[in-house]
Amino acid sequence: MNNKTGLIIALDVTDGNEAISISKAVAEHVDAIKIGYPLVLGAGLGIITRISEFAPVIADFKVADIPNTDKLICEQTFKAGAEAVIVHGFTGKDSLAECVNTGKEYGKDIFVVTEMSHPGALDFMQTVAEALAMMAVESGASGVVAPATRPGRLREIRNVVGDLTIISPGVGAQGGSASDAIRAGADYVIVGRSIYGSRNPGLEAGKIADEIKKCR
Ligand code: OMP
Repeated sequence: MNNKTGLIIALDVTDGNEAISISKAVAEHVDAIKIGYPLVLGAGLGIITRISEFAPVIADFKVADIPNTDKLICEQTFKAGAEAVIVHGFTGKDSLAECVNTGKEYGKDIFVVTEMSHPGALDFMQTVAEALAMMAVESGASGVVAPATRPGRLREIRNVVGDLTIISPGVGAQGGSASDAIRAGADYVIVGRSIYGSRNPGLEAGKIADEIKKCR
């Protein structure tokens, strides 16, 4: 993933053809296209290969199982053409190590969720977010996911992970701002509904990419 625009679209539509047409429209403004269960359950795993024509695909499967199952999930995802997989860290060191090792086998990236962006993250995740971030560093993962909705927390997670890549969701529909997230230490912001739900996704992606450019 080359950091040209600092923008990742979260393509949470469920129709394959719609996903392709949005991918075409936003391709020049994004560094990656993140897809997850909504699109893969709607359109099948082969959608990863089709979308890879436009930009590297990050598979947001929030993998969270025993090591062997995690490995099988990551393998199938990389074989389908994904460049990265998002995984949870709360399952522990052994599960995360299996994901990271599988990533290394395929020459692909693993991103580890720390504190999530929604309000419910305060119920459990916030208290362990730094520990999850530290475990991500120690595991050899490529990066972490940290919340654009809480720039202060994003900055604290940046302090823990050093120069590891941070990808940051919560911009737009969840109330976060792209420039605040970048200034707080995000390398990339992840934006979904504000782009794919707009009348002109290409234009909207271009606007956010410009905002990021101005504050870097
Ligand atoms: P919008 O809220 O529509 O911009 O989408 C945000 C995207 O980021 C969705 O695909 C979420 O599943 C994802 N996400 C979060 O919103 N918060 C998190 O803490 C983590 C993720 C993620 O792992 O990507």
